[in-house]
Amino acid sequence: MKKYLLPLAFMFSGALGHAAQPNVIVILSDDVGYGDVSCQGATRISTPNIDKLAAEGLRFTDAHSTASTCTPSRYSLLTGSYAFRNRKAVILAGNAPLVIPPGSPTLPAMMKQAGYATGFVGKWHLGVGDGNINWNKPISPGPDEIGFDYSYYLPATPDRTPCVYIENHEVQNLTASDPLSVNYKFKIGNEPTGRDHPEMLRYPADPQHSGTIVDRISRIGWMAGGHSAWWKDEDMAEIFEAKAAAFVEQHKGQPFFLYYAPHEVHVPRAPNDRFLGTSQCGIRGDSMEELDYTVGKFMADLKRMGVLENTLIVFSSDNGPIVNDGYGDGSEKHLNGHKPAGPYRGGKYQIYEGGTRLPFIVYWPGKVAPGVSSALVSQVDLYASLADLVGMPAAAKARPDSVDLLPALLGRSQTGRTDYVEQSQPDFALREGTWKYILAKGRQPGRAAALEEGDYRTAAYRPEKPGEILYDLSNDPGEKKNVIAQHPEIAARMKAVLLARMAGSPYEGNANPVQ
Ligand code: NG6
Ligand code: CA
Repeated sequence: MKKYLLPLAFMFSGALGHAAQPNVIVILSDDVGYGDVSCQGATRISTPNIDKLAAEGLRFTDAHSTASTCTPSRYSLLTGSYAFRNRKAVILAGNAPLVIPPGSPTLPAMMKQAGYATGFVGKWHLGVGDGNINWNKPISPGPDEIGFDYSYYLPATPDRTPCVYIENHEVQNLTASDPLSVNYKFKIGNEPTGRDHPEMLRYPADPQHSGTIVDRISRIGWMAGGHSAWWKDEDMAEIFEAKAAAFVEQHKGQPFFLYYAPHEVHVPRAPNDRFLGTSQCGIRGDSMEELDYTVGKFMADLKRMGVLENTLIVFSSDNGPIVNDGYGDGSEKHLNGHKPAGPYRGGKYQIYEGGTRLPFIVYWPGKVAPGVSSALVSQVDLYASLADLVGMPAAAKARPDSVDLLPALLGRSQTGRTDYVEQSQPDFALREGTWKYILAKGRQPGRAAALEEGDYRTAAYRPEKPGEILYDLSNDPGEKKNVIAQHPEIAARMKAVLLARMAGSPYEGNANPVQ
């Protein structure tokens, strides 16, 4: 039925036996846009290491996250399910409970079942605990309860408390005499906040980001105590890379699956000093170059450990780019003509292509031929595709949103999905070929004014008016011209498909806006 099945089956389980099961690493960067890498047009930022992955691997030009923000996007990647099916899978506070029910089908659990050692290092943002966390005691459930054997992570986002690392179930470097507490309703403890002490900040922050100050940056939310555990943003890239490499070192004797989620280029941007000023577009570009350096360092480590030949690596990002996301770090002023989403419209928080069309590279020397693919793929498909790769096709049945695109991912086919749903709730869209149909809720009254005052929040980025939009990306990749009047029948058909896909979800009929 599928041409590639025979050779693959032979390659992985035939003559070579279990030892030939390839390792899988997913590197998921944060808020990195389609145009942020120099292999996709960036000229003010140089990303030689990511470019090398692209040059020696397969670069996808129409690959997407399922959502234009982090939590729903990562939820889809790890569960193989559209995030709009779970009402709770929206941008989470730092003390929000885990949104993936332990015991439900997940990518790491499936890999584990296939005999893989599973590890996670980096930004989590899918909730931890049961809603009532004591940060000084073992924290559960978390990554280890949904399929990871090992985890080392920052719980929410770099701009949210608690600003500490967790390894498996424990906050690292805590001192018993100085317990850590976290609050998202009101200030706790005596720590200075950005609101009261703007003079202590390395750069200004909007009101939302004016909670507890850590490392001269004020955060969303408050925390008190736990001082010995507080992270230093400048060291984060190096720490995550070292932990990711250590996981590989420890498990290189068996098949392993690693989900490695660097924090760059999410705010607050605080690259290590040695990257300051390296790009030609300010600190956001510098963070991008730090990310690229880190990817290069990680690749060198993989090579040194002798695992490169038998490891499939995916590099991507969780959602589209944003320049000002709450801090006055100069990124806008120094943009210098850089286009973070490349030729696409919009970015993070937006239903336009820039929100979800992202760098996506599959690298597997000797197995995936170098090239470029225009197949339509979504990160939600990694679940079924990797299930196929590791010989667990039955597992994919549990997650019908996830399509087995292994032939496309390995460059043996140019056929991607026939359609996919894009989530930027309360806006939703359907892509089908080069058509894009958007069901827009419109901006909330008052948001335009808020935008002018420097409030860059979600709603201001929505299509202005409620209604339906149809774009023909084949001649309008920048989504400028609504052609719904010319093609009412295409729009009607796509609307029916979109509503059918969303049936039974909390957003059914798009009647239940959140945010
Ligand atoms: C938003 C934050 C933004 C960022 C985002 C999450 C405000 C005004 N903005 O709510 O700064 O933290 O959440 O980003 O609070 S994400 O990439 O993890 O989705
Ligand atoms: Ca993100």
